[in-house]
Amino acid sequence: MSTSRFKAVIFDLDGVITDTAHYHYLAWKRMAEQQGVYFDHAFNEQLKGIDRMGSLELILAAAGRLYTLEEKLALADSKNLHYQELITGMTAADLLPGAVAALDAVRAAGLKIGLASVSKNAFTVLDRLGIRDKFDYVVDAALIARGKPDPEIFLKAASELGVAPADCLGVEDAVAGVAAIKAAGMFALGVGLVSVLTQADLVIAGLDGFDLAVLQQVPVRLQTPAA
Ligand code: B16
Ligand code: MG
Repeated sequence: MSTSRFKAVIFDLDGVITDTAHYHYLAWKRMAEQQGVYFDHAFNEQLKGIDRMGSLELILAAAGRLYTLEEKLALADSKNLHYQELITGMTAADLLPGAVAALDAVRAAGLKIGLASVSKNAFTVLDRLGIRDKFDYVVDAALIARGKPDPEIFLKAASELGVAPADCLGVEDAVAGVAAIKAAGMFALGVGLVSVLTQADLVIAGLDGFDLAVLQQVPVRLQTPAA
């Protein structure tokens, strides 16, 4: 029986388990530059964890002209096709350091494991990485109405895992994702830079620094209730 403070861990995918965040960056950069929009890593940071159409809107807002819905859908499709080309060759070698060890440690501790990615390519990526069976529940992004920072996707994962949000640990690399975890009333473990993930309860550089024993001890930050 588990005596853990947490009953479930809900992971983000892109940027946490594998570096597809870089492929999203490359695909958005090409599309943005074709539209005359300057695109760099700082711009990309705002897009992390934001769904496809939301990301597109942020880029086109900097384009200096209005786009029809048809144009937007075509641009989103072309970005996605490019992204899918970029991930074609992914294998287990693309797992970030510590990812499998973290999943196995959570399993060994008797906790449930969920995946909360807003990417509609998440199942493909999990299959390429060969880790789909390590999750008790993977949210289908197509069923989610509101993307991060809305808590919907994390609440859906918790509910399907049968665990109360307060007993969940969420793991995210994106500012919007950390905000979603906190709005869901969960403990937020940020993966990345402390200076960027300022809302997280704790930040580690990568999953190779994931340590459940340490996480049991970290106090939860006081939260401003979601509006
Ligand atoms: P797709 P996550 C998110 O995945 C990415 O961070 C974000 O950059 C991307 O736009 C979004 O998925 C949608 O992805 O275009 O493949 O549906 O971080 O929630 O795992
Ligand atoms: Mg991410």
